[in-house]
Amino acid sequence: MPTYTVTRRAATFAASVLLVLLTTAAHAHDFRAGDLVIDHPYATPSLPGIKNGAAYFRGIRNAGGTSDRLLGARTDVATRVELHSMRTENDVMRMREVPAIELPAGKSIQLRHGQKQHLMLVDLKKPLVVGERFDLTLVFEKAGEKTVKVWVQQPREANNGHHQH
Ligand SMILES: [Cu+2]
Repeated sequence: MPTYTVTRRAATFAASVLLVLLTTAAHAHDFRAGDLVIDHPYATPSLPGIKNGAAYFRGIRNAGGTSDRLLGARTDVATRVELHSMRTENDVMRMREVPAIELPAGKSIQLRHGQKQHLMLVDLKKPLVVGERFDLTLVFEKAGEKTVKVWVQQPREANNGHHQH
């Protein structure tokens, strides 16, 4: 059995590295599925009396040489998940379901709240509360299925009024 002499300085260094790792982990998380990097899945807390929620990502990066598509998702917290795209019609923001979200080769797409696309959590089975996490299984055309952890958090500039339909 080798013996280790741990100096006080080394122990302090190790503790500070661990602290940095923990601090970083507390602010962001990401997942890989093949060539895809799924950066920081999150959801905004649900509003009282509103049965739908939405899930977002800081982004999804396709590091590969071929395009892929997000075809759908499922989760235990909602009856179903729809892919939504927003557009303005006669000054009114509307969202419609789309069959897929394109993930072009070598590109990152942003899927933050307030941006064009999001995942709609239809008919929530329980309220989404800040600090909670839930599993969301993403279905990609080429990368296959990947289950990610979605963090429920209050965005800096809350903008989920559009989910009142
Ligand atoms: Cu929506």
